[in-house]
Amino acid sequence: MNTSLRCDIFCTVVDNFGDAAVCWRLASQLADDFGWQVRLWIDDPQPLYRLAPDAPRSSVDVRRWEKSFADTAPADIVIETFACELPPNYVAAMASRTTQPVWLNLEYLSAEDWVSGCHGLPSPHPRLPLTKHFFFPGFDSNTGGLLRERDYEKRRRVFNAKAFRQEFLLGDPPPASLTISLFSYVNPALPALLAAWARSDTPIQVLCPGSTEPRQQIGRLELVPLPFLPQQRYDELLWTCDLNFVRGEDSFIRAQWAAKPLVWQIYPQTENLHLQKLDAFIAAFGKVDAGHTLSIRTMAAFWHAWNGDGTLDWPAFSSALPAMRQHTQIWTNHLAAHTDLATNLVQFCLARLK
Ligand code: TRH
Repeated sequence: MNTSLRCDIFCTVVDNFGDAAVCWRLASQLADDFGWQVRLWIDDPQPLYRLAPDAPRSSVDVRRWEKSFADTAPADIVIETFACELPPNYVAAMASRTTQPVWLNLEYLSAEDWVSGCHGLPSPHPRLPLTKHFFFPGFDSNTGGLLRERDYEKRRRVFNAKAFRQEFLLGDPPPASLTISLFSYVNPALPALLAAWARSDTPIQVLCPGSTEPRQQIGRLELVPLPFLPQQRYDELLWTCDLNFVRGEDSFIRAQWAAKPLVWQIYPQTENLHLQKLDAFIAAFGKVDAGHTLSIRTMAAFWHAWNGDGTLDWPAFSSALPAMRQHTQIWTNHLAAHTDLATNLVQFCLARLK
């Protein structure tokens, strides 16, 4: 692999952690797994330092993206993320290079059908001799794929759940109990779910990363606040749990790699557009194996209710968990058979740099 390639990634933090999370994963992977020289230009580094406290000492050169962007020599590969707008002086400098840089716009994740038709499409600049390409993450081999580090399986194999439980004073899980991680947006369905958990036949321990609430026991439910974990340790939390509530984009992907049943709170959009995306994912997820159709229906109803569409039925969902466990493993194997996003992106760029 060509180790001298330079890459600039541009990230604007719109809200929460997702923008910084995706950019950081991609930047680290390009630097660590492919040996690229990566600069990550980010307008607000605060969320990044919570996700990756070691970022300043890493192989990625993290730069603050100031409003007045100082002139700099553009890289060979330029990645704007989520349609953030590049500084005009940087674009002008890209156009004045003797060889056009490869310019990508990394888009949001969606399982909708149109994605595979748009992945890789060129968009010529209206005035300058530059072409931007759309790069879409996705769940099948006609898209850019999903971010997954080369050492993911290795880390997972050596992970010691018992030690993790000891470190966070979680005790040993009683037989037939459930350990659940909870990462969500403000959710009006939460009180009803907590009440259902409190009434459960078996003990339920709910781990809440980033929560400032006290540890408490309500009936059969134990709520345990955890610190907001660095990204790599968040994977460990997902591996420890029997069921993971995730949200947005990146935690949603990580929960799929963890191969454990999950509940997704999708990032809300106007006019309930997000429900279409939710259904597109559920359809793709269900299609991978026809053996669990009934459980997928139960799961779909629960996911809809968690996203404000319907009433949560925890007893039905928990009865479907054993089938969900099998099905999620099949889904994860299916995803892992595809090339990961960073590898696809590197191949896409190398083919255009020739
Ligand atoms: O934070 P999110 O809601 O991010 C977003 C943003 O809203 C963004 O604007 C939107 O575009 C996108 O969703 C779709 O959720 P997400 O994407 O799951 O990112 C959270 C990241 O935080 C993910 O990398 C996991 C990580 N994380 C930790 O590292 N430690 C933790 O303790 C927790 C709870 C999460």
